[in-house]
Amino acid sequence: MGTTTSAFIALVGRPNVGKSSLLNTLVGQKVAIVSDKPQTTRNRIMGVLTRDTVQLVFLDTPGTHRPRTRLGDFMVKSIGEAMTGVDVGVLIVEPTATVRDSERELLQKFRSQKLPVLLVINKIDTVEDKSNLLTCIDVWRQEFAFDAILPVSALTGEGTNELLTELSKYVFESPHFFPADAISDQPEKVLAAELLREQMLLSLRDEIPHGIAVVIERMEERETERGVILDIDAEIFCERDTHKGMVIGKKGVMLKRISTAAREEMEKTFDAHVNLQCWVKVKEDWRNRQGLLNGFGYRL
Ligand SMILES: Nc1nc2c(ncn2[C@@H]2O[C@H](COP(=O)(O)OP(=O)(O)O)[C@@H](O)[C@H]2O)c(=O)[nH]1
Ligand SMILES: [Mg+2]
Repeated sequence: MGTTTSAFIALVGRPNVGKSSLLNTLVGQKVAIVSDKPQTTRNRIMGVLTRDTVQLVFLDTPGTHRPRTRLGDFMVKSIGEAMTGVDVGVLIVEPTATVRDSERELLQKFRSQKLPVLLVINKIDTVEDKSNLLTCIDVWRQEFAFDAILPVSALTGEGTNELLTELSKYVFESPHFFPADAISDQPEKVLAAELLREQMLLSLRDEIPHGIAVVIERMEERETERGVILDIDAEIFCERDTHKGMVIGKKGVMLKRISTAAREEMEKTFDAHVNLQCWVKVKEDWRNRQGLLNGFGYRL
């Protein structure tokens, strides 16, 4: 085999700008869950794209925010962790001409490590008047000496090939850290838990999904006449009895809807029939209880 190269790339930005969507589009599969609610992503997730001798490893991160719980502290710390030790920094923003302090802080952090920094302006499919995009590019160019500015749409894929080409300029000669067919560093159990949590973000209102954690208790393959079935047992933890009631819904309708949608997503992701069983439990104030946070996988 010829010489191999790789680069570690941190994707950072404010909540909801489309970091996780972009990660999924770049690696060509869903490895990170997406919703229109802030703080959907809770930990650093690696997505991997290998093309011949080049391996790009993307680090998706939670959005920058002021933490109000220990879970929030963990999330913000995991942004910092992802930003150190990478080869390239990518700040993702929406196509608006406003620069926020949280974004300036991220840029300073990249600069202090002397990393190349790219600006990705996402969601350009929402921009009708392209002169607005030019204004936006101008504002950002004056703000920081980016190594490149790339307008993209994670939704339509527009501009993402150009982004990959640009990123390929920053690779180093090194062995590959993941097998060529790997798409993520997440164990399957974690991905399954995330796919279930995603459906709760999409179906439940307001604060409830932010207080939910999912743990996969069991995930086992079983040979049947119909082919392989994946048995998945999931525990859903919420913060209050009233929340548990809302997750389950009248006559269990909500939980049925959530688990059916999650099962369909799991079947796509794992390419197998899935038998998903869910149990809903209450752990009061788990977002501030370190032992529970560790148990739910939120630890550095
Ligand atoms: N129109 C449009 N919406 C997008 C695009 N990328 C992401 N979104 C939406 O923006 C919301 C936040 O996306 P997500 O990837 O979870 O953002 P994150 O919090 O930065 O990881 C979701 O509703 C996405 O569907 C895009 O390129 N175009
Ligand atoms: Mg995200």
